[in-house]
Amino acid sequence: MLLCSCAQQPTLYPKHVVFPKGATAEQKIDMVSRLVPTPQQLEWQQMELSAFLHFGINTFTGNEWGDGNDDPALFNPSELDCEQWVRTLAECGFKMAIITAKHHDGFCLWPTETTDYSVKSSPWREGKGDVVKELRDACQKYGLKFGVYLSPWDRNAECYGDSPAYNRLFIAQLTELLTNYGKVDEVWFDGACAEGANGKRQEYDWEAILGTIRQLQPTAVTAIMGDDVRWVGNEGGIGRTTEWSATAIAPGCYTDKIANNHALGLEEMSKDLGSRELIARASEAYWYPSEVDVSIRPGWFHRSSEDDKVRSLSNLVDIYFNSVGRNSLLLLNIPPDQRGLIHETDCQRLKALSAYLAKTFSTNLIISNSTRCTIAEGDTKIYDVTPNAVVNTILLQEDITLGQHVEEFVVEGFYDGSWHYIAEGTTIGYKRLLRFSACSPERVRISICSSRGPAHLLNVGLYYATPLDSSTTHHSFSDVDTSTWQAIGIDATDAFDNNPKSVWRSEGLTPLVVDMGEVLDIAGFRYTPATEGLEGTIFNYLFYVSTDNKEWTLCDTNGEFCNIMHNPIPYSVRFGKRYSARYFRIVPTREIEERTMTSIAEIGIILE
Ligand code: FUL
Repeated sequence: MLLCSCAQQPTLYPKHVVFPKGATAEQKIDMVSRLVPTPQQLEWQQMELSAFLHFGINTFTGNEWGDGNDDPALFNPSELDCEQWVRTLAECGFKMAIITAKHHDGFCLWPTETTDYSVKSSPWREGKGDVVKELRDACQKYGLKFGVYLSPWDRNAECYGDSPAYNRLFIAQLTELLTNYGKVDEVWFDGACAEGANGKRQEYDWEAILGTIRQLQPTAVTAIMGDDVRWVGNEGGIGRTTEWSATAIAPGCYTDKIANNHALGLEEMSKDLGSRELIARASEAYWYPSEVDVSIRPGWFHRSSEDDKVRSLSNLVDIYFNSVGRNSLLLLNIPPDQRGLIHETDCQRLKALSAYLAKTFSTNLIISNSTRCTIAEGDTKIYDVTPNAVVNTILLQEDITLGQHVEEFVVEGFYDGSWHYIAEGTTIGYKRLLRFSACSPERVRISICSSRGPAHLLNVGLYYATPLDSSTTHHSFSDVDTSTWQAIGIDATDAFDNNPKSVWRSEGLTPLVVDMGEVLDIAGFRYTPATEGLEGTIFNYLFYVSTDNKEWTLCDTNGEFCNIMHNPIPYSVRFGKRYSARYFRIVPTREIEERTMTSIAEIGIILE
């Protein structure tokens, strides 16, 4: 792309571009470099921090995924106060709140006309309450944007799986949410789904669903199964170091494009979504920026048993650098508790995060009235630094209204009379943050080593981020000492050695029988999956106990580590009663991707 003062403005492609037949790799890259966000996508990206509020029937059952059969009478928050949520979020720099208006269990937080499975049938506010409205009003009061999560998967709706009927129901629910609550800024559709109770798989009518949004809330962005915002591919808070917003992957709701994604070997979890090599093979590209969704707690819903497992400040700061600092928006989940309040610990942690970020990024230590500049590929730009300032963090931003261009850059500092390497990176996009060893350069030099046309930098900043103690939350894998446990018939000590890094793996769906050496009254068990190499992670299981290794009792569980494929954390299963056991047997019945393999990083027992 040629640019000079007399040149015509290059054609920009908002959101989508189709390559002409026979386009060369170079032509395709040129066109991709001119893909830009829509005004809504730009505004969305600039928020940087958005809050998820997982709240619903699961808050009262302790489940991650309810099965749609929980009694609505369970939903009864004692002190629900959406203003407390939103005030906390606003004070801590969040720009939007997204509520789980309906999670997979089908329980609706608003008095919908479409089903009785809602707040209407609960004792809360004598069945006259409306959480969606209370949140909406609070957002209005504190100036936050407002979004709704409406789970396409519904484990309560009888017609789920009967595709046309459920599509009608879903669109009716969406219509209520998009008509009765003023402006809605984001609609979030999760991708999780399964067969309905009738054994049929639901075929969603995405065209009609997205059409409803476009018609009723034309400025709302649509996320995940929508076509404005892309799921980063994990729920651990980790963006890619190379993160292209201009990408070859087509949104999953474009059902006619799924075959293209497959042909290109692309899914949301793919490492490469926008390299030159990939674009050369693609026939079109999208502005489809990444959103990192992660919970401040191990699970998505509040559980008092996890009040001591709220992420540490250091962990939250790492998540910020690995999401906002990697060209993504951070959607942090802060689940209200059974009172209907954001728990004190979560509030305190959010305040600490916001204070840390405010302190770190308050003063740019580069001396310049404006750091905005255009740098050609192979060129550099030098900035003076505040004398004697100690720095360890660089911030770079591209002007994405002109597209995303930078492919490789290097940062150097001038001190002790010469240039020294400081840091390097690949993509920049909306924002890139890099941390490096502290130094005091007199000047800093940015080199654009590789770029798709000139790099239009909007902002360059140097800062000092106080290092934090990075000790991570300690998970206890078992309530009893496992060092004397024996696996029966196989060598599986890796499964209970208290070290989640050593993983017991087996070909096949292999049952594991463990002799604990003494009879215990057990209240549940805890399964810790491998966090690297998810192959073999158990999704469905049966859990048995025995006192003599002859007579076995099947324990009462729901037999499912729901959402473990996206959130591979330790899962605690409580039976709701006690079983006497010297032996236990876990029988995997389905692996997360239906492979015939088993892996267990840790298995332990819960006594309380
Ligand atoms: C997942 C869901 O299954 C979780 O329960 C949660 O809502 C998360 C944000 O998306 O896929």
